[in-house]
Amino acid sequence: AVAETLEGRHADGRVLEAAFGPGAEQLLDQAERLQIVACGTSYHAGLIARFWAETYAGLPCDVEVASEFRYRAHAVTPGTLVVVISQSGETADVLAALRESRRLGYAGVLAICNVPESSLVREADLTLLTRAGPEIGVASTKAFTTQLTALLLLVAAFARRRGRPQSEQELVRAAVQLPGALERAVAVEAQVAELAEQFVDRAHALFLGRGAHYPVALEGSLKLKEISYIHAEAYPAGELKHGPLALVDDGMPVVAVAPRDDLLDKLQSNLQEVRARGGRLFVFADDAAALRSTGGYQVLPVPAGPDPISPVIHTVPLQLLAYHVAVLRGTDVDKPRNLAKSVTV
Ligand code: F1P
Repeated sequence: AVAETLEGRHADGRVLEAAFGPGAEQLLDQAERLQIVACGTSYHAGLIARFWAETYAGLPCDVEVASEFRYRAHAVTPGTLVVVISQSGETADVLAALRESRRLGYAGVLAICNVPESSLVREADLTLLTRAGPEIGVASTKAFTTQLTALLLLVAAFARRRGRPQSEQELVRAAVQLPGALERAVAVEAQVAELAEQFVDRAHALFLGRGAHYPVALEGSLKLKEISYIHAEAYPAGELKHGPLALVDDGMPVVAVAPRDDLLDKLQSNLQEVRARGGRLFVFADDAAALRSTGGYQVLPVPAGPDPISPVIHTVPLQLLAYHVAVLRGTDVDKPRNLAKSVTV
């Protein structure tokens, strides 16, 4: 979809409706609220999409792990479209959530999936294929960035439908910049590889982020857990002082995902809390200059581009960090222990 947008064929985002298949117009028009369900990495994509849906389309949005969806009561509101995100389209909890949503009478199911012949694609009403190609490793990486791209364009389509053409244009313009911005993000790899050496002998790590970058922190910590087996947690930066600060000492590396706006207020004081306790602090920031002026921590500049795509771009260095830590620790990055490509039980 981004490629077609780049070619100028569908600058208004109409490519999405073409991609969804029959019945799309009606279901998208009727949607008054989104209920996103997914597991693992795909769930983190959903958390970012919630920010986009509410910010740019004014569309109320809930996000839930698929493994919990069927274990609670639902107050189903009319016009709630279920958006199911899954790389494989075979995750058992995801399929169970889809079927439960039908039983409960939700308005319809839109699938964001990478595998055209999957059970999820067969069972959904509408599908947006991410076309990322096969994931070679078990842990999702490119699936995540393509899911986010699909979700960004989906929100652009909703923004137009909900009378927000400027937001739609902002999202489409940002999406068009994604390929170049991702290439620039990958170029930080050498610096990240150097940084990885400071994690290799650690037992724990902490990731912090705010707003749409909190799910990015969650994804960074999940990747580190999945492929390097280091225990990692992610917290919204403001939650640090409500408990996890007790864990911070000179043995605890702390990664802060800190785009420019976040630096201006609260995050800055949270970072100082970490520093004061001797925690090793690494800040992935898109405005390194602002941080350098205060000093005391290692800054990795991330050229993040316009606001809507900043979470997508900030994900890449964290994926690279997990990768390089795993390589240094000698784990099998493609086939991590205890993890299946699709969890079908
Ligand atoms: C969900 C997921 C992945 C994770 C691993 C296990 O898969 O939790 O995020 O990396 O592969 O499954 P999916 O539903 O997106 O295929």
